[in-house]
Amino acid sequence: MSHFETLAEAVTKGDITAALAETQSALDAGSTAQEILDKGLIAAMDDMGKRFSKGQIFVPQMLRSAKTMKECMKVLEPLFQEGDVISKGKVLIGTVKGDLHDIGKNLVSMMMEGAGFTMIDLGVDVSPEKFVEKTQEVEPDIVAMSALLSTTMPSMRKTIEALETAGIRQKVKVMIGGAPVTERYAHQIEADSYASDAGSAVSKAEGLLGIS
Ligand code: B1M
Repeated sequence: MSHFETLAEAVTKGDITAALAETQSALDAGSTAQEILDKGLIAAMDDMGKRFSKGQIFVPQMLRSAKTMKECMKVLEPLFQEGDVISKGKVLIGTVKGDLHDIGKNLVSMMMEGAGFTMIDLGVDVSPEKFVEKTQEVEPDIVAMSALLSTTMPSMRKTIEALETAGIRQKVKVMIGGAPVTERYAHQIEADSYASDAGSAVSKAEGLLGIS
């Protein structure tokens, strides 16, 4: 088995010790943090999602795998943050109300920080009111929202409406993403941008702020 397969297996089993050891072995063998993320960690979570859909695993197993992935991401995080230190812009990020999924959001935040953005992370289950309050307080360039459930996507629209009601919609760019979110949905709710993954979130954010 390759390092990536062994790592993916450890993540699906929720075996933190084995997953951390394999992450380190893969790094020692010359794999990049991006390869470990894509071929080991994200591959494992995709597999967990498919098995969950089929009723083969349940929430406790998903939680264990999520925790294992988070621990491995802590090892990789510094490697994504070796970029320059001059801030490209301030980004307020959070997972929308009713939604507790934060792995993808954390990944986006981590990659953007590594690319030179100043990130203010509001965590999960962030209400439209909280997004508005924090936008008024920290005056970000971008408000970035993540949703992993189709049932919580409408909270993105509500947040944009709340920014409008507060009279601050024009002062910020709004970017959205997350597995069920699409470019089409972004147009529908009049978000300024959509990104399908953490890498493209960086380039989309740069595009929004006119950074080439
Ligand atoms: Co949940 N869950 N979950 N879950 N979970 C999904 C999302 C699901 C697709 C599984 C399935 O059925 N196949 C399904 C949603 C179906 C739907 O609505 N479309 C689901 C469900 C149903 C649920 C519960 C309702 C289950 C239940 O209780 N019956 C429940 C809801 C809880 C809640 O939020 N209120 C629930 C709970 C959980 C756990 C708590 C157990 C755990 C989350 C732990 C955590 O995050 N701390 C969990 C997990 C782990 C998953 C899966 C298996 C993995 C998600 C993940 O972390 N992926 C997931 C299945 C799947 O996605 N394959 C599933 C890895 C991550 C790197 O990818 O988050 O997609 P992702 O992020 C990507 C992109 O989407 C993008 O970039 C990231 C990196 O490339 N991106 C952005 C994300 N945000 C972005 C923002 C941007 C731009 C890009 O700009 C701002």
